[in-house]
Amino acid sequence: MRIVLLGAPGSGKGTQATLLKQKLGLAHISTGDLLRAQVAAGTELGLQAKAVMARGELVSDAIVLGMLEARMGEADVAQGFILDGYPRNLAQCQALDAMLTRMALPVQHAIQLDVDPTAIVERLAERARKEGRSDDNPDSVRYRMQVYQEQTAPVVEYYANAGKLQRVPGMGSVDEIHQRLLELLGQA
Ligand code: B4P
Repeated sequence: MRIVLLGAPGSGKGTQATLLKQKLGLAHISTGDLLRAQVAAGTELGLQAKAVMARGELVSDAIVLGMLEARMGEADVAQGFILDGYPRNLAQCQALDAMLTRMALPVQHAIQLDVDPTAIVERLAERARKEGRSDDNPDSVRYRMQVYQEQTAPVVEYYANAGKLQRVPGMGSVDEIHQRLLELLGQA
């Protein structure tokens, strides 16, 4: 099964992708996690990405694509994958389509988690208290929501036009949303 999980920052993509990985044995590929690992390791790429991420901006398409291509070359990807946090703009959609066509592994499901903006602000404020992630401060959260509206919302339309979009209500408990996703994927 090959899934792209879409949704605003804090909509639960990372949370739900982790559960789907455990349940369905898919590779979970989060570009946010890949970038944070580079930052934590202090690599050249991480140093470039760190300030950009803290401001809530998108890291350059070339950097993220290079990182993603390396991850997609790993053996577990052939069993199926969940992409979490990629694509985030139309250029990334096109780059992903080209890569997956070359690999003969096209996206089968593009799933959008719909969450109220007020719930997003609350969730990210809660995570800021618990985890202290540098981009969960109020200014960056506001900016990330704006970037989402301007750059990532067209990605949803892209998958709708391709006949691959499915929407799932992302409000409720983590387990309720997980069950909705399993039903939609015929795995409940
Ligand atoms: P991401 O790591 O993708 O972060 P995110 O959009 O905030 O989503 P995340 O997965 O962390 O949160 P989730 O919704 O699971 O990106 C971070 C940054 O990396 C970007 O701003 C950008 O700078 C860079 N980046 C990443 N990908 C990129 C790309 N492709 N191109 C360019 N730049 C890129 O959960 C949020 C919180 O809600 C959690 O604390 C969770 O516990 C909680 N939660 C989840 N479900 C809940 C529920 N049902 N009820 C209550 N709380 C819930």
